[in-house]
Amino acid sequence: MSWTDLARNGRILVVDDAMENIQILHHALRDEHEVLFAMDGETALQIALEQQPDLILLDAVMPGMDGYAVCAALRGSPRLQDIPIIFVTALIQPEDETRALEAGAVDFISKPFNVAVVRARVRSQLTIKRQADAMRELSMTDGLTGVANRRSFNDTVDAEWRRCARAGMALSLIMIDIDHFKLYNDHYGHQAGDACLQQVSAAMKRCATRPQDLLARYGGEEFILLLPQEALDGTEVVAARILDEVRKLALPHAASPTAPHISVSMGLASAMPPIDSSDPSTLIRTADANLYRAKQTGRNRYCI
Ligand code: GH3
Ligand code: MG
Ligand code: MG
Ligand code: MG
Repeated sequence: MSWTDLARNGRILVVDDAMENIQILHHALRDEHEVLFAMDGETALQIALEQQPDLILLDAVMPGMDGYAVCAALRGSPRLQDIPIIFVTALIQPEDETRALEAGAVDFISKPFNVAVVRARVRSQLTIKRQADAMRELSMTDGLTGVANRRSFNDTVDAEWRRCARAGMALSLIMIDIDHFKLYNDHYGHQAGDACLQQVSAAMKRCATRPQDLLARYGGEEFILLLPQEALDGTEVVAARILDEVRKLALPHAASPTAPHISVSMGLASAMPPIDSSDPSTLIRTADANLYRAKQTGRNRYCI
């Protein structure tokens, strides 16, 4: 994506208690962006949650919740804290600007403003936001398979553990390891091994389709599937589906002493509510021990 593409087509929320100001900003931005608006702080927060804008232009002085309070609320919300905020205000004192930046704004524009300057500053903040988003996405993704990486898994498992504990719901996971993969590499070459990892991870991804399910590459040819709000019986269903999907890939493995095609072994673990008596690492250790048994008892299977 080019620099200009990154700066265009943002969804921008304009927050101002004066309709006239909203109209001026709408007029300035509507050719390049989708413009939403709110005339008070509470409405702004609600629209931000529902519409997830890329950028917020925020008036400082408003009746009720003022711009600084809106800014603090946005910064305190996990789902909204990364949205850049530009203050657009009649306040002109250096203290006002300092206070806005300290509250978490990325820029401060005093009224009366020049429309071209506003447009340019909006573009520049959108570009920074999108580069930061792309960077975050990259830092959470495994480069070969496109599934989540181990760092992303670690963040998610902790958050899901707390969420499931609060909600009194089960949390399960499946540790998955490709069988005799060293022999596969030795026989077919490392590039074929890479392609195999891609196909197997794509097949496994098809087996867990709920939005909260997370498949991650845990190590070389080891994956982990996190299943929040899933008890052991449902987890077994998913594991059986994985065995089936991988078998259907029918990737020949002539060097394997256990099967003529690529297969996986799995270890399952599930925590039932209340789950605060143990922790995610206990769950992972249990899954690992069960994976070991699956390997010991013949591979191409799962153990509980
Ligand atoms: P087991 O059935 O007991 O799991 O045997 P295995 O050969 O699969 O296990 P082992 O841990 O001995 O070997 C894992 C192999 O995975 C060795 C390593 O070269 C290979 N591997 C790890 N990461 C990659 C990768 O990114 N690409 C390729 N092609 N191979 C990888
Ligand atoms: Mg105002
Ligand atoms: Mg293996
Ligand atoms: Mg392994």
